Amino acid sequence: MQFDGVNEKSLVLVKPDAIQRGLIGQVVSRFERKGLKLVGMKMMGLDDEILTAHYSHLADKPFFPSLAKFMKSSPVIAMCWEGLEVVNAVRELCGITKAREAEAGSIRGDFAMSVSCNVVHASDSVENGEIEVGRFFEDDEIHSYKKSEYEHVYAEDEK
Ligand code: IDP
Ligand code: MG
Repeated sequence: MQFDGVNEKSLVLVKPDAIQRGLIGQVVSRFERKGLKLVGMKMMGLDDEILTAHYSHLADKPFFPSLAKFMKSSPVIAMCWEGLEVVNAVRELCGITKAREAEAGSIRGDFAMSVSCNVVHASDSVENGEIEVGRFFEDDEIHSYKKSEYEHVYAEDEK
C-alpha cells in the first residue's frame, strides 16, 4: 500500500522563464531525485480566467497585470507530485519567492535571480494542493500507480 488516504499532492508549474531557458528537465529532475512520485504532467497555455483564480491572493497587487502577462508569455508545464508530506518537501526544494535570496541548492536558489521570474510555482498548503491540482487537471489526468522505488525511499513505518 502506498499511503492510501494520507497522500498529499502538490501542484507544480514550470514557469515561462524556465521554458525559455531550457530548464524543464533540470526542474523535473530535482523532484525525481528526491523520491517523489509524478502522477500528472502536461504542457498548457494559461488564460486570464485560470490565472485570476490561481493568483487570487495577489489580484490587488500592482504587479498582478505584469505577472499575468509573464505567465501567459509561453505555455507552462503543469505537474502533480505525490508523496508523504510532499507539499512542504516541494516548497523546500523550490526555495523562497525572491529567487536571488533563495538558499543555494534550492531550485530558485540555483537557477533564478528574479522575484517574478522564479522558475517554478508550488502549492503552499495541503488544502491548496488539492484545490490547485483540481484547477489544473481533470480527474482522469491524475494517475494512480505503484512506484517500486518507494520500497527504498521510505521506511516501513512511513509507508
Ligand atoms: P510563491 O510563488 O513563492 O508561493 P507568492 O507570494 O504566492 O509566492 O507569489 C506568486 C508569484 O507571484 C511569485 O512566485 C512570483 O512569480 C510573483 N510575485 C510575488 N511577489 C511579487 C512581487 O513583489 N513582484 C513581482 N512578482 C511577484
Ligand atoms: Mg504562492
